[in-house]
Amino acid sequence: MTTVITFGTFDVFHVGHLNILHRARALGDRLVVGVSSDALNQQKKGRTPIYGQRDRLAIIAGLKCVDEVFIEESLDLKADYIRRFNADMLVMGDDWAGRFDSFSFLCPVIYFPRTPSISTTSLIEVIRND
Ligand code: C2G
Repeated sequence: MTTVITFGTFDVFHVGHLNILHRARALGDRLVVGVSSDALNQQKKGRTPIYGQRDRLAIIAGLKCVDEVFIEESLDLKADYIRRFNADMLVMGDDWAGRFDSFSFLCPVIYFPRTPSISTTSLIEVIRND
């Protein structure tokens, strides 16, 4: 059994999010997803997400390609999460390229290219300007 772990905010869920989750799941037999908390977003992006963590978690948990979800409370707890869920691989989009290489002593760290031309930020802008 190969377990893959990935992390993200997944706010205003879109096809770029779905693509990386499918790609991550295809690398193993079990996909565990850490959904970053509202507080962590406030800390890393200076704003709270449009959807609260409970709803974001519920959306990710409802996907066929996802086996387990949890709330990611801190960027610094990656090693703990990898161990807790027995992850064999850590997957992230390449906007994070190199950022989590320090965990490669625990498991391989793989960065997939981001899906072009879509992001939560650009969607929020389009909605705001309509
Ligand atoms: N993503 C993607 N293509 C896009 C947009 C996002 O592949 N067009 C990927 C990102 O690279 C990331 C995942 O989707 O791997 C989730 O993206 P975000 O919701 O923006 O996550 P982020 O806020 O970067 O949180 O510990 C890491 C963080 O919690 C990641």
